[in-house]
Amino acid sequence: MPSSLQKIISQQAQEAGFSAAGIAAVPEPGSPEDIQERNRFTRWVEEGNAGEMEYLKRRNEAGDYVRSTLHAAAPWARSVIVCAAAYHSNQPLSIQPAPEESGWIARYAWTARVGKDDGLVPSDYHNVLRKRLEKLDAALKTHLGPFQSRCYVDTGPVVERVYARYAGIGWTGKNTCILNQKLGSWTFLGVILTSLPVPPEQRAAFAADRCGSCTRCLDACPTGALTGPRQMDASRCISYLTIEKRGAIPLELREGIGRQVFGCDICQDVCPWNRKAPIAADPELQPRTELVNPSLDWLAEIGPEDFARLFYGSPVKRTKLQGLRRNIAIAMGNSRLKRFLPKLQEWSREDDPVLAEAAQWAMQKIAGKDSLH
Ligand code: B12
Ligand code: SF4
Ligand code: SF4
Repeated sequence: MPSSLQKIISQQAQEAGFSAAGIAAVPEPGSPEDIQERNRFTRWVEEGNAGEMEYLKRRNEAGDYVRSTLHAAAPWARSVIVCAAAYHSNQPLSIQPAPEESGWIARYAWTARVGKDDGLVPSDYHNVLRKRLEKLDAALKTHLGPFQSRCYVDTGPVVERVYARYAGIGWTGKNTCILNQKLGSWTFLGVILTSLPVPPEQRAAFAADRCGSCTRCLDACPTGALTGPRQMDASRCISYLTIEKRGAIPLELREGIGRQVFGCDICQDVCPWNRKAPIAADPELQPRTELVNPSLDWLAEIGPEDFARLFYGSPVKRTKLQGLRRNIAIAMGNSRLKRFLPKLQEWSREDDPVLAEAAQWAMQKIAGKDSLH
């Protein structure tokens, strides 16, 4: 084992295209850390915070939640390499003044890679990071010799932010995001589970918690999803409601969704640690400016062919066209603008009951006393 495992990983990760990286040991089964993380995840799911995200509730034969501990899903893993890729861009924030007829697509979903003719081609961080992790994995095997490994971005049986904290990438902000002192929280995470042991003297130091007495994210969340510092009821989070939730969005949460049509950036936009976050020069994570403050009229006219062209290879495809339309209808209702009534009328007659009901709700909102021109 070389003298500085962290250093080798950090150098190789940089060469593979990451902004920060580290390795964390998997806590021994039954150790205080293992029990704490198991309990934290189990409680979180059992209190109903995962909403309808069934993949988070998967159990193994012993009845443990697969994601609650790596001993449940990957007992061979001794360590987790965590890599972060920065994606901040020189574009407005969702909390800044914007045209009244505009919607908001979360910053993470704007990304594109620079194509052959300098044009931008939609990119999805899952694919971008996975390829880099595979490159890093191969480079580390050249340097360190063979070891067992698995690369994951989101889909692995692992709570990535737990290991990001253990690997010293950042601290857990009160908005539950991993905050790095230099990069802020505009980072994607990817992990490599490995069979490499990490001797105690080579373990990363925890990043100091720099939230202090700040509560901006908790105060700004429009749907009350941040139920306390570092505690989220995901079933109330706009990101969940607009991306993961199928069917009708609960009535009491619709107004809080405001103009967000895909994801939400509010609790990160208000964070002081994001003010100085560097702009990422990453050629695979450049912003598509047509998706910044997009007009709801434009989004509403997107048909199946345009949807495929605009969002093939982009995270936005996850919500599917009908899901996006449901979200647009709600944002139109929240705008109170009468100009959206013709489109909403059209949608209210659609066969899709979820879209038709969302459009009827929006029309009622606009017909309310405080509706605008
Ligand atoms: C499910 C999921 C969601 C759900 C639930 C989010 C949540 N907070 O749980 C929804 C759809 C709402 C969501 C939203 C978003 N997500 Co998401 N999501 C995931 C996913 C797939 C699993 C998360 C999970 O297991 N949640 C369960 C809870 C228990 O885990 P957690 O909140 O991640 O874990 C922390 C808390 O438990 C906390 N904690 C709780 N109590 C306490 C107490 C103390 C004392 C301490 C210290 C810590 C602590 O410690 C954990 C580690 O930090 C991960 C990828 C992965 N495999 O991990 C991405 C991931 C977390 N998401 C990510 C992103 C980018 C987003 C959005 C910004 C997207 C957007 N703009 O709309 C928002 C951010 C919302 C927010 N404030 O978190 C990134 C986060 C990157 C970062 N720098 O933090 C991840 C890591 C994906 C990735 N590969 O990059 N997401
Ligand atoms: S992403 Fe939006 S809805 Fe979710 S916790 Fe943050 S501010 Fe609240
Ligand atoms: S807004 Fe404040 S409390 Fe929330 S994560 Fe940022 S520094 Fe921490």
